[in-house]
Amino acid sequence: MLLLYTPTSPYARKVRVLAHELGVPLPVKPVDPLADDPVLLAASVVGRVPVLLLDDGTRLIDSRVICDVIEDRAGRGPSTFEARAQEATAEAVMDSALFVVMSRRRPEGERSAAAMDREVTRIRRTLGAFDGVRSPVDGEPLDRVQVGLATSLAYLDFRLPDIDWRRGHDALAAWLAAVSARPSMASTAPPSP
Ligand SMILES: N[C@@H](CCC(=O)N[C@@H](CS)C(=O)NCC(=O)O)C(=O)O
Repeated sequence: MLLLYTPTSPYARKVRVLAHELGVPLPVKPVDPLADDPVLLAASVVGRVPVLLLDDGTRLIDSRVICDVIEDRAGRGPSTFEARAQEATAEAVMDSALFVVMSRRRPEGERSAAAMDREVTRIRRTLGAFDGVRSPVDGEPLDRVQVGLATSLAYLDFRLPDIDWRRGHDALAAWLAAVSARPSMASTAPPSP
């Protein structure tokens, strides 16, 4: 297996953290999606990371699909529908954050403040759903919901520190501090912005 990724992509980090947690070896190769990297486009018409290349030539896009493969390689049964919905909820934070990050990179006249505000509101509202998230248990791997949430929150810290997501979410802030110390998170941290 080989994962095409960027060190700053939260979706790729989610996959890498899960592989680390479940003890699945996952070699990686950096590509540049924003420069239409030919290696990436040869593997995926969509041209987004992550992409997983399997040894039999199969190419798989989308972090949730790739997480399915990693769970399977780890000999785990599929996550429940409820867990998958919670994972999607955590990923919505990532989607909204990425929208704001990419909007901010546009020239001023090409951004919509209203659209960005709407996504920040979605982030704040969604985080409320995780105030009682399960704490990591010693000796047990993180599950997909925990991995999705941790990588989403870490992405907010990385790219949108000004939105101050910790305000009103003390328990979640303490949760992230504990999870961030795990080798899976420490070894996949993005380079300084
Ligand atoms: N739903 C996809 C989202 C992947 C995604 O949006 N990746 C971003 C990087 S964080 C990307 O490659 N963007 C390049 C582009 O949009 O051109 C997944 O879960 O894998």
